[in-house]
Amino acid sequence: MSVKTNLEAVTQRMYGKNIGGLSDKELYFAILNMTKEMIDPKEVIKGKKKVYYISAEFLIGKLLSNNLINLGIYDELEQALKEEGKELSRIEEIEPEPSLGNGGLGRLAACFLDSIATLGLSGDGVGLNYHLGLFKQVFKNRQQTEEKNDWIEAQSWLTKTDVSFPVYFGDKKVMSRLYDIDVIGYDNGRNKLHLFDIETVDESIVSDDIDFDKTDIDKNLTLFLYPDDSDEAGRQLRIYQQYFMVCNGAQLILKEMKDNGYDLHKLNEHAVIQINDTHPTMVIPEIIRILTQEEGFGMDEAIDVVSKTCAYTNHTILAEALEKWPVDYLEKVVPQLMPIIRELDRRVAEKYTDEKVQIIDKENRVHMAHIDIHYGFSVNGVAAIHTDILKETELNHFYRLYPEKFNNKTNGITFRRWLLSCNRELAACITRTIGEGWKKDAAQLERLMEHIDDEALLTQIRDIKNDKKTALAAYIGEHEGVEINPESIYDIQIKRLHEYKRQQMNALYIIHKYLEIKGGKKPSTPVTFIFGAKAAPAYIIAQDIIHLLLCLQEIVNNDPDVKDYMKVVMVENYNVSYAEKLIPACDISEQISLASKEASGTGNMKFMLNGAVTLGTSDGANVEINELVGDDNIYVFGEKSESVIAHYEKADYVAKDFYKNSKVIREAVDFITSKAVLQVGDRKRLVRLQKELINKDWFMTLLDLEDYIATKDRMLEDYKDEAKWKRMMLVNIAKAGFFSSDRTIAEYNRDIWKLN
Ligand code: 26Q
Repeated sequence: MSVKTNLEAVTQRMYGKNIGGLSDKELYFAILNMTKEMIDPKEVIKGKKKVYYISAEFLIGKLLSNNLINLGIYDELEQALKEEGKELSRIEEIEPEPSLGNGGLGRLAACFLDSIATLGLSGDGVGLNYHLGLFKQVFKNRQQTEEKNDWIEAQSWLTKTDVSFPVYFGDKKVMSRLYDIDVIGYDNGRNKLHLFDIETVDESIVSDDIDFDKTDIDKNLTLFLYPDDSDEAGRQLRIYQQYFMVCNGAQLILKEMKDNGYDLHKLNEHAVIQINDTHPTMVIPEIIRILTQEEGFGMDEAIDVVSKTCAYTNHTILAEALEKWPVDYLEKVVPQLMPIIRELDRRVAEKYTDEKVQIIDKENRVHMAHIDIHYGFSVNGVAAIHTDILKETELNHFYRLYPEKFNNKTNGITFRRWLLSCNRELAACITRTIGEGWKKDAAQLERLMEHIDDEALLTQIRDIKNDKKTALAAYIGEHEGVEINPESIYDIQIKRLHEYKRQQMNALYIIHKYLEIKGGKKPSTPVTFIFGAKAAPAYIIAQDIIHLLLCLQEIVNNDPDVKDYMKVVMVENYNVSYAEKLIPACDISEQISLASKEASGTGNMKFMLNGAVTLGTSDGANVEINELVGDDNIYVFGEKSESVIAHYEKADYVAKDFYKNSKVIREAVDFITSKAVLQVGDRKRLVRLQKELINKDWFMTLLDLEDYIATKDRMLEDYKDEAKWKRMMLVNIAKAGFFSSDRTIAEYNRDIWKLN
């Protein structure tokens, strides 16, 4: 049956109308239902062993386009709709974006699910169904405000199942409800994303300014995804959420094992649990608890089999992001787990005297990562430099105990979403040049290098970029009310707002450029600086940085001396869908974290794949990008990680010295509280931010600022050399194959999961 016939049958059934007579919204629901019906349960991937990827976040993005592509029906459907005067891309806009993640870690989990299914591996995601997810960002008075993000509609990709488990918080019992989302592999089988929910959740307890009773667990448990650096009450609720997730996950896993007739003593032969950062760590004591208390295991056997089943991925070396929960909290929320955690701690203390590797520290806090490392069989970092730093510094004490557990798995991204879906024109151009093979074997992109002197191809790629820039300008005009010049250079920094990612350094560059233009030094090619970032509500300095960017947007874009040469746009409510529009249109990819602080980054990979050139520090996966493209096709600046780490060790970085000794730095920093900015901004925020930069600057912005300015200026100059720039674009695309999450997942499977 053709896709069109199939869709007509669905629209008739749902609305009693043909395609042509329906609104985009009605068509969206019809296509959603048709697609769900096309997903054949018989195609669920089966194997002797299965991976459970357990994660507090799955930032899956909209699913329609991706599912149509992976089912192989996108083109046919697009054509069928066109015949009826309908446009698939407009219908795609209707879908609300699931709000189930903060940033990189959640997006990585989503890419991994796509690759696991595409490689035909048996593996499901396990997480939570947050009804309001991460807040929606709304700018008011040039400040971020947070609103609730009500993303779940009556008809959606979620399918309610009849699975429900009891979960106890001490004596308090709640019942869960499992919702599933199908994960469709590209031209391959199906897996599931299992999202647990609580039956009694009640969205109506949330006020418009997202306040709610934090103690009413029955109603609030699965309402929100907590942004990092949240407040105290939120933190306790986070433990409730984490335990709810792992308790359900553990019951699901053990039930599947039993349903398959497997002996739980051989759990590790049939299941592997990948723990995505420490948020799901309690799955370890929870399974030990169930095995010992309900399955008749002795403590030794339970610990042994769980330790052979669980593997841990670390995504950060920021000390403040490593979870350490006070024993009191855990006693209160999950008293039944504390005896197990104490036993795990006792065994560690018996074997090792080193303070640094204990599970419960002297201040009575439980170090979640330490549970994972002692009682898991694998510890991996997410980029080569990150894993090296873990081994040599942050987790060195553990590395010396268990060198065999440590391994690197450099992150990757799914090319289905980040090229085939978001940049169909570039994907088609690549296919015309090197054939279809790269879609399943990304390493084949390298064959583009054979065409490095093909002027026609280089021009085609440049033209596609220009079209994407024009489309983005239209979108930004409509959604942000800012007019940008499609012929300007697009310089883009999109990621969570965090001081270590150094959006403030980019802001200082913008100030510097602005002052230069005001002083009469006009750039020959105009530049548009684009930002997208949400800040955790309780993270004050991050909020201040957003405020500065929005003030600069106001000042720069309205200054008649300047606005033809540069523009600044901070897009509102940056999310996956926005990224899909921004990334194909980018010229300069900003990856400017303080070296050693960004574990990997994955936006850097998405930009490269879409032909942007990286401006970055030697941090995270930038290091590997540099190795692949060579020094001529990337712009690297700033202090290297070893010397940054040395600065921290010696505590010898003094921001004020940089401020005092450099006129350029001083002028840029002073401008933050200049009349011009104070006129449009909030004095308290601006003064606080300026003081922070001069007196503290924990992430060493001023240390790298001059090199950053010089390198970015050189890059803007080089952009004018069109032949050179076009070659850089092609090299970046050609070398991006390594960053396919298919490669990453194949490595996880080869070294850790061993599924087949
Ligand atoms: C911790 C405690 C309490 C509340 C929240 C949190 C919390 C929440 C989210 C801590 C960390 C996160 C998210 C971390 C994250 O996204 N890390 C990113 O992971 C990416 C995938 O590996 C990397 O590419 C990025 O470098 C890393 O920053």
